[in-house]
Amino acid sequence: RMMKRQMQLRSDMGIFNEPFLAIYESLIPAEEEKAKQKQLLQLLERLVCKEWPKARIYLYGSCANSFGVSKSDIDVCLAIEYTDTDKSEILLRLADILQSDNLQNVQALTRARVPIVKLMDPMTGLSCDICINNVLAVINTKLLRDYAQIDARLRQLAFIVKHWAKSRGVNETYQGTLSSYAYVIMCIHFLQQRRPAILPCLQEMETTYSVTVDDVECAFFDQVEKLHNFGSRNKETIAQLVWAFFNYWAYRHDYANSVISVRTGSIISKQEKDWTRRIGNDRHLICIEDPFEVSHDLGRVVDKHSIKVLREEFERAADIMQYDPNPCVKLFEPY
Ligand code: 3AT
Ligand code: MG
Repeated sequence: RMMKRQMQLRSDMGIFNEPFLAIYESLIPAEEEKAKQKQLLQLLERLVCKEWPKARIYLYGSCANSFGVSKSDIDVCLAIEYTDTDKSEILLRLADILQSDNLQNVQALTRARVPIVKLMDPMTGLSCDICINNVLAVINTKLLRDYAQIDARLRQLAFIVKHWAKSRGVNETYQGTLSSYAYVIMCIHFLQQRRPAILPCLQEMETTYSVTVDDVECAFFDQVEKLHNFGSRNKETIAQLVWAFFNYWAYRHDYANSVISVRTGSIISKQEKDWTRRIGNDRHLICIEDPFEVSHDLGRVVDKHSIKVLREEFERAADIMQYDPNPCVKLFEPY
């Protein structure tokens, strides 16, 4: 199945560059929305500190990693030390506090894989998920944000890929397709692999930022302002990159043997990671190594049905990019 087709970039690709950029720009959240996020965050900070003076609130996920399209939910992490209570009690107490301050649809999901409190703020209209002490998510948020500052094409590509995934129904982890986080990691890896490379591998460079969280050492180069020209030798445009991204995942990726790894800036083998067979619910049908939790395969949610759906969608997208007279519309048609 791999290499079934080797596509040559279509000759009229250039004319689609402006339309793809226009789609990207239409997805960028307005300043007004950023202000609303800030307003909600300040409200949460106030309520939380009244109850737990030493607790801190961090934004993570797409509202902080620069890959947030407009109208995204906001992800908040409550950093708090506790000993004599358990996490569920804290979440339930938090839900109580929020409820009594007129926040709406407040729900404590204490038994979810990542336990959270959900809420809707009627003042701003924003929905928000609050988790507790998910420090690794705060750090991977920083890594993504730092990568986004190196080359503008990452943010453009990731917005288009996320928009495609949402339109086509393949951004639903509970249905066995991939998270937004996984798609951004796929984009970073893809741009690390271009020749000349568009992105470096920050975790293989000199350490300028380092924290240890739950025994995981997170170390990377974060002086990204020094890397502004990194990708400038590569002249590929966004239309070409969208084309090549889908072509890669449709026809070039070796699903049987390869793991993509942003941490090393390369492709590594399933053998090396011992990801060759199903263990428990981890099937390793599409392998995407988490940059910090290296035993985590971000593709582990994918099962034998959803891998088919996903690969068919990659092929559809690649074929549209190659042959369709109007790829900027067709790509995002609802399924
Ligand atoms: P949306 O715009 O909300 O779709 P997002 O970037 O906020 O995109 P998610 O809501 O899927 O992405 O996840 C929120 C953050 O949680 C992103 C990342 O910092 C963290 N995260 C999500 N999935 C994982 C995972 N499997 N492993 C580690 N961190 C994760
Ligand atoms: Mg989110």
